[in-house]
Amino acid sequence: MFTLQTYGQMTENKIKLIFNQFKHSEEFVSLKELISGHINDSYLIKTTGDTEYVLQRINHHVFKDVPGLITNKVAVSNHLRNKFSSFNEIDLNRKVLTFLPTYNNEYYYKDDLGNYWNLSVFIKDSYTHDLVESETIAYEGGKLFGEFLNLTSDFDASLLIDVIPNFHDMSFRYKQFEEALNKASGKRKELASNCIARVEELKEEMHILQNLKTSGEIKLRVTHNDTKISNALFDKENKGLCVIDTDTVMPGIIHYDFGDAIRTICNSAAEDETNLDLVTFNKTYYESYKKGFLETVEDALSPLELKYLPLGAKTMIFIMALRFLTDFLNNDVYYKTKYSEHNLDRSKNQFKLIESFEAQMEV
Ligand code: GN1
Ligand code: MG
Repeated sequence: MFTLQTYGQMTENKIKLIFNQFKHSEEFVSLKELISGHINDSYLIKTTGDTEYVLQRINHHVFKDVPGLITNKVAVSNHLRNKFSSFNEIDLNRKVLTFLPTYNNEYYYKDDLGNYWNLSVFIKDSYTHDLVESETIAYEGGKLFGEFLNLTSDFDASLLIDVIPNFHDMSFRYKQFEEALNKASGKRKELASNCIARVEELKEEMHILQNLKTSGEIKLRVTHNDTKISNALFDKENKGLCVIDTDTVMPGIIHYDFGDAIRTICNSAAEDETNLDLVTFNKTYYESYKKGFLETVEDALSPLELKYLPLGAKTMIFIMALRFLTDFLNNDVYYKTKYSEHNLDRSKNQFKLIESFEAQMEV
């Protein structure tokens, strides 16, 4: 849990000074913390002008090469911008994130405490959904994330740094889990015993996709790697607009993006809902999402990629269950938490979702 330099200690004045390191022509008026992320700190900045901005402090404990991460993000935005070059400027700026440079002509600012910041334009009249409550959102989300994969399919992946090496690599996550288990307190192990048992039971199945990736049977693409539905922007008619949070764009397999979106779209409750009766897998939304997704990428998918989409969903729900559990066993050093069993509750929630998935889906 990174309590260091969070908004509580960051005065508004300080944030205003940071905001003014970037090239914009607005006067700072106020800020609001956007609290949905687990890693970075984000603030919505209101100005005297018409434009609002998102100022983000990138967590450099998690992201070891922040300048590299920013270069990735800007390069991906530029690539998308070229794809939408036939759009008028207003529409273009609603489809793609716009990052601003500093007066040093860098897309990040490093403050005197060693924190890294970046600034992007807040897309006006855009909305996010933490929970999906209609098939339209699921379908539009599928189209949006599918389109992202489609449009980045010709992006030169050698230009991207691996922001977090082995990010969705199952053996790596198992290794981290086993190390955490070895060091964990008896109390935490006891509290997490059911989850720990499930991790062992699912081990073989949860390595299938990784093995297909390693053998080259499933190819690497440029993937977003954090396709939770709250990372999709919609307009007021619920049409998908723009994919945000491109911090983790890296080479990966399609199942990462398909699955992580399903993990959030098809959960009838929030990721940290503690009443597990409320956590069920919504198969209808699965179908709607898949429809939208395949409409935008299907031509490019191999039979093997298609065959393993359901397992991709199960695997991504599982990997988050595993990562939350590992962080709980490690005494909560990675994700932001609000109370002592928050990570364990998140993990239990994801395991409940897997149970409901298993009851309804064939993999
Ligand atoms: C983290 O911070 P946020 O919400 O963008 C995590 C994702 C998880 C997600 C779970 C760099 O993303 O992998 O899916 O929490 N990002 C990182 O909600 O670890
Ligand atoms: Mg993210």
